[in-house]
Amino acid sequence: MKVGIAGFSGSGKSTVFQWLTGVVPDPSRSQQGQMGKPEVPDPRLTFLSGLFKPKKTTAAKMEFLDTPGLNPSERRDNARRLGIMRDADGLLIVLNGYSGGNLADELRKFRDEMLVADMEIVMSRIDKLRDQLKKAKPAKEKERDQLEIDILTRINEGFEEGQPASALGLKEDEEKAVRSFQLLTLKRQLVFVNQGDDQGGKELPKDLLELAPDAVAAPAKLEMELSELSDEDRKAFMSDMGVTGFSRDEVVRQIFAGMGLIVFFTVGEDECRAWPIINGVSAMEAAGAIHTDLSRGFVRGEVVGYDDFVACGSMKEAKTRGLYRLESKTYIVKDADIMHILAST
Ligand SMILES: Nc1nc2c(ncn2[C@@H]2O[C@H](COP(=O)(O)OP(=O)(O)OP(=O)(O)O)[C@@H](O)[C@H]2O)c(=O)[nH]1
Ligand SMILES: [Mg+2]
Repeated sequence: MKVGIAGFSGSGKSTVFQWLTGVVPDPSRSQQGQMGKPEVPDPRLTFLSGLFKPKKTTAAKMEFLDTPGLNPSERRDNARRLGIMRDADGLLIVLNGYSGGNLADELRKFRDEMLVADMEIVMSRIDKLRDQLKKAKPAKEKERDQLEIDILTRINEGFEEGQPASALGLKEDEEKAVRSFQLLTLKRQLVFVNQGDDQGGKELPKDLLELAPDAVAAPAKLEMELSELSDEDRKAFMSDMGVTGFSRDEVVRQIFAGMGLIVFFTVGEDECRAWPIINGVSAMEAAGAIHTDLSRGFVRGEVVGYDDFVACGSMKEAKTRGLYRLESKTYIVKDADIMHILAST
């Protein structure tokens, strides 16, 4: 899962990027965007690893892409800048919460920019398809082109009313037909408020929460600076500033969940590992996260829920209590399921 960090210039994207990934942004590369891949800290994996004592423990990872910010007044280059994150699977929209501006306004403006950039793509594609329809072509191809025009026209009508493409509730085949355009307004979004040093823990404004009920907030710059201090200095500063803890790990988990992801675990003496999957996929699709062969040759999954396993303390006890189940390929995997996949390869 690749998450594009998006927002207006100076909202603190690069600061948030560094805080989340530990990668120091290189200013000379800021125009093309840069990647960082932090692990998703998971106390459940730590617990499993403590129990199985494997040679290797592998956490789930996320990819973040720091992108150049948009300019609110000089808008000419904004569509190109937004284009850098077209291939991202989701967007983390960073709002400037440290200089006292209206956050709901900032979000509305940013969403408008995404809408305009998508609209350009959709309209030029409609024009192109209309031209093609005028040419001699096999009926089947014309039919397909017409279908694409119909979907794009619906999306565009939504844009004219200020609706993102995600609001249309496209069916799977419709979504597939427009997937290659990588519309920003079709991507999963999560809002992150980059709070000022003295704002950690403060409630977010109501009008912002109406637009983005799941918005996440933290004083990223302060936390990053504190983490760079020696233990002694850090303690002193934290008590001076009334900071009781760091929220970075929790925020990474919130972004992971906000992007619609869950994990399943595989356990054993060799490796304990968290595998990221999209919430709602079947055991067969989940097996593909490990290897496509496991998905193709899927026979069954042996599954125990994490809480059940913890309550039992061992696989043996889970089996005795009948909590270690056999599941077919259509089983919908739950967050933190411990799963062993049997496949014929
Ligand atoms: N006081 C304060 N300054 C911050 C905070 N977050 C970021 N800044 C400062 O704001 C400036 C811009 O931050 P960046 O993280 O570079 O912003 P950006 O969104 O990456 O900006 P562009 O890459 O130009 O779009 C830097 O000088 C930061 O130090 C904050 O929480 N408090
Ligand atoms: Mg930046």
